[in-house]
Amino acid sequence: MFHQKYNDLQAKLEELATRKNEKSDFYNGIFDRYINPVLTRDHIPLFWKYDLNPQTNPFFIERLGINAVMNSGAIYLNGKFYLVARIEGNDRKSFFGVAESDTGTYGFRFLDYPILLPDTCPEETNVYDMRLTKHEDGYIYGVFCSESKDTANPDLSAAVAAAGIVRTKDLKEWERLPNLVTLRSPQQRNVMLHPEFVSGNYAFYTRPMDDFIDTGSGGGIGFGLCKDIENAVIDKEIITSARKYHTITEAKNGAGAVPIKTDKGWLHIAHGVRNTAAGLRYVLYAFLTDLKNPAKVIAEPSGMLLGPLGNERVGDVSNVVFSNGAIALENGEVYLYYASSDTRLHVATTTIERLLDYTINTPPDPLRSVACVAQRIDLINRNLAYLER
Ligand code: M1P
Repeated sequence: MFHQKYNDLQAKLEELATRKNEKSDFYNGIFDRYINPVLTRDHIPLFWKYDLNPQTNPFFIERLGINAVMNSGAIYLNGKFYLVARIEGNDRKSFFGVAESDTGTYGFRFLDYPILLPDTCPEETNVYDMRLTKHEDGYIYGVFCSESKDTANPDLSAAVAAAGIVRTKDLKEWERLPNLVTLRSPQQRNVMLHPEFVSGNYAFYTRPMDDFIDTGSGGGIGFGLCKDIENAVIDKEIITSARKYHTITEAKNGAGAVPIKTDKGWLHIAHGVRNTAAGLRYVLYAFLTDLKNPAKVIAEPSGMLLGPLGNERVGDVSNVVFSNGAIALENGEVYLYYASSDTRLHVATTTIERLLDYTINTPPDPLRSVACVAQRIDLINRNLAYLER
């Protein structure tokens, strides 16, 4: 029984890892969705979960189960697509695992071991959502959320979020640097390192927050500079993409994939959150920042780029799509990795050209229904005139 079950599960895993992925029939002209997720908890190697020795595990029981595989940093290295996924154990703690693929849309397999981060932060309880930045200084940086108990608050769930920083050259050996310090923001999540120096400094996109969940007075996606990455301190944060009343970013927003450099500006795919009677709803949106001043938004199309659809809407935290990684190849193809409902990871593919067209030529949100209708009537008028030619 033991060996039969193992062989069956291993065959299933192999089938999953080699199963080709097709584009779905979803159409909006901006990106393609795919039928299958690229990573799920079923992609986790059996030897991460089971004790494979019949002597010590006679019932072939799962000893250390995995609950979800989701929000992943992404990077293209030596001709392969790499994801550093957030993996959540049945014990609720998240950690990181590296998965590689030759195609970017299927065939992702985890390396034999998850990442064991250097244990330099004794108060840290949980880690998640690593953004991978290939920096011009030659390192690959991983910036992630480092979460600790708020010992000053008697509430058992009170927590503090900070930005942890690691760096590597090969995704195997990881050096941990001190957490980012933002002097004017008590908490930080969704922090990301910009790939280039800005005026000779390291530049971070931040997300100033007053509290662990609520951003409070935090006005949106922040931006700050620091001289020394080995002791990163940001004194001043300015707001890039701001939260706005009655938009997809009203409750909060946060940086997503590391921005893609294009000839028109830095292309960002971030997340926006609004509140509903059913809880928070997370969607992805795009904006462009100035090449010379990557904090300055130069285009921000109205509304969402990608929202949870169909089965994506349901999971551990329903009604969520979240991205912390995209890969842009030299030929202009873009692979956008996004998780749905904090449960599994998908890919959407597009091109830099299409994303730029979308970002630059989609009108901004006029912020009021009456203005939105006027915007739509303008489109209808132009279309009817065109059709009647
Ligand atoms: O549960 C949805 C997301 O919530 C957090 O994002 P934010 O800080 O913007 O609220 C993150 O914890 C993220 O991991 C999670 O997917």
